[in-house]
This record gives sequence, C-alpha cells and structure tokens, in this order.
Amino acid sequence: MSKSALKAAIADMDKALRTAYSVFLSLDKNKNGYLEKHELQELLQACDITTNDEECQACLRDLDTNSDGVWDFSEFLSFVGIIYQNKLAKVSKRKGTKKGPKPAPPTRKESLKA
Ligand SMILES: [Ca+2]
Ligand SMILES: [Ca+2]
Repeated sequence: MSKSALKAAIADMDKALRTAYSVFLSLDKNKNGYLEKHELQELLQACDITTNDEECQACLRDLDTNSDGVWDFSEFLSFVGIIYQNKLAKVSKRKGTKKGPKPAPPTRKESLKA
C-alpha cells in the first residue's frame, strides 16, 4: 500500500470510528458513557442477534475486559470487530452456498479462535 493510499485508508477508518462512536452514543440511553445490559440488548437486536437475558449478560461479560459490568467505547469496538469478522467469514463461506443460520452472540473464546 502506498503512503497516500494508507493516508486515505486511515481517513476512512477515522470516519468509520466517528460513525461507531455516534452509534455508541445513541445506544447509551441514560448518557452515562457506558452500555449497560439493557442498552446492549438493543444493539444485539439491531444486529439480528436473538438472545435471552442470560445470553445477553454472557455477551456483556465476555467483552467486559475491565470487569466493571458495563461496556465502554473500546469494549463496544471489540464487539463491532467481532461482528465484522463474523460477517467476513460468513461471506466467504456462503460463496455458492445457501444462507446459513443467524449468528450467535460473540464470546471471547470465539474471538480468540479467529
Ligand atoms: Ca448507559
Ligand atoms: Ca467494562
């Protein structure tokens, strides 16, 4: 990648991060700067990930790297990264195949396998 292409890619990444941050802020209904379980549930639903209360709690816990019971923006970005990675994997698997099952909520173990 040339230096100018790298600069352009970094500019695109900056734009994507700004978008991700605006999504994070819109999910943070009580405006405390963190995503709690009930706010995470809305995110999972928007990603077409069906979870019960226990699975939602497990998803929150799996990416809660500082164990404070909520997601900060960097933990939210870990989730976004896993979703994107799963999406890329499904696209490559589906080439020439029928649509597969809905994605399961990400877990730390899954993220470490990739
Ligand atoms: Ca919140
Ligand atoms: Ca946390």
